[in-house]
Amino acid sequence: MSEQAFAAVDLGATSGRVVLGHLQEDAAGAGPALRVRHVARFANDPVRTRDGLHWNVLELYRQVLLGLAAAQRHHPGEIASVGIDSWAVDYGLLAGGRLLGTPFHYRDSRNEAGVDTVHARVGAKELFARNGLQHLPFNTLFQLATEGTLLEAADTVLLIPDLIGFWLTGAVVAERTNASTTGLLTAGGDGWDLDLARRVGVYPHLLPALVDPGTPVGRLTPDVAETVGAALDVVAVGSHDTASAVVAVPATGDDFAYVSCGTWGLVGLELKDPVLTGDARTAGFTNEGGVDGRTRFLKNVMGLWLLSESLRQWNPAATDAERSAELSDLLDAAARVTGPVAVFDVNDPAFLPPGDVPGRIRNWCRAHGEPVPDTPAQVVRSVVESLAVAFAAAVADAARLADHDVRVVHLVGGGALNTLLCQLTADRTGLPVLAGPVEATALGNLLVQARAAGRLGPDLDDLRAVARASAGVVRYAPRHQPGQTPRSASDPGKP
Ligand code: LRH
Repeated sequence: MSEQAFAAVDLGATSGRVVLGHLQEDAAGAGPALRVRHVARFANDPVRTRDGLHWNVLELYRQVLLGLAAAQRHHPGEIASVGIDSWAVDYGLLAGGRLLGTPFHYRDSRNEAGVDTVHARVGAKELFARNGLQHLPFNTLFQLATEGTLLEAADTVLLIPDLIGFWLTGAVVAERTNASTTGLLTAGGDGWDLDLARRVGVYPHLLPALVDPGTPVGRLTPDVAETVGAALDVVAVGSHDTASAVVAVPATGDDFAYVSCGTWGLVGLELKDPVLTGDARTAGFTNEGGVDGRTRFLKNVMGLWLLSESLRQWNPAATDAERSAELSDLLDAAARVTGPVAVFDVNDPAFLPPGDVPGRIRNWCRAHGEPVPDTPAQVVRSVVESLAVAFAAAVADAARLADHDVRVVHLVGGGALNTLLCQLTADRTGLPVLAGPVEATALGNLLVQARAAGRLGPDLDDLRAVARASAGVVRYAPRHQPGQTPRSASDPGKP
């Protein structure tokens, strides 16, 4: 008998994948588990044109179709539904169903002008009180403020996963977790803040109806179904990738912090309500919408982008496979670096745009009296050490600002494979780090679909039990307490 499967389309800032999850009822007596396998993996390479840095959304859509068709070919009749997630904040503008222009990349430099325009109308304090978001220059409302005549011409704004969903099904919706990253949703996620939208020049009719994760979105249109090979159903998931990743944090209880570590390191807590204090705002925390109405109280930390962009700088022509081999060699070499290691502020806005990240790190260190990393291994060591310091600071700040006990840190996403980063994060937080699942985002996407199909229990705890049964975790114990920081890379700082 064929088993029921769910398909996750997971688009990251550097690569995308189509993943199938088969639900196994009782994996070795541990309760239900998802057996996850990749059907397709593809690069997501932004394209710079005369007007700026763009996402190649048509190529992404083409790859999604190919991936779904491959999934259907290999597992005919098994796929119960499809869920789509991607990075946050970016969008397409549409008029009469046509895409107007090519969506911009959030790392494009146009956003500063948008920040000025919005802040002239609504100050930073009021914005935070209304939308609860960390000030990031790429939040959707700042980007929309730069659109000018294109925004006048548009009748709809769709965030990237909703745009892909629209092309697949024709349905026009705004999934709530990702909508929370636009800056146009009320903090806590009850609905669009239409008064705020009007004040910053976004006409309310541009904003689609909100849907919650787990809601059926629609069925593949007949022409798409022909391409894919079946009329599959699309279900809304936590379409913000970080929201899906947090669903798959294999935690028991609520005394945990998480680091969802890929291109970004999203560090924080899952809470019932937003924290809208002045201290949370000045500490740079955000209140994004989570699955089941939870708040993701977290901070955006620069993340593995610092490594991927450094590798690109050192070897621009490398293929993906060559780059991952280089990274693994460099991480080994970085673990062996001795002598003083520079710790720099990974969140300095200088590191946001694409370009010479190693050069910018050296400039930062020179300007701040830190030892200047020279070799690639020294740069990598310095990045990893500095990320761990930033992760630890964000965990401590989140716990303090939300008055929340944290006894363990779950590090999920690609960063869970980086043993040096996991160990240093344990050392710097003074807490055990449980690393994994690596594919937390795809897993969280699949879990919400399986629940919507009536196959799993109703609570997030039920989904997390399945996450625990589906993927192994590796435990890293702290080698010293925070504060007893190592003097140099060769000194692990043991008490
Ligand atoms: C991570 C992420 C993050 C956002 C950023 C734009 O992929 O979605 O949560 O802030 O991309």
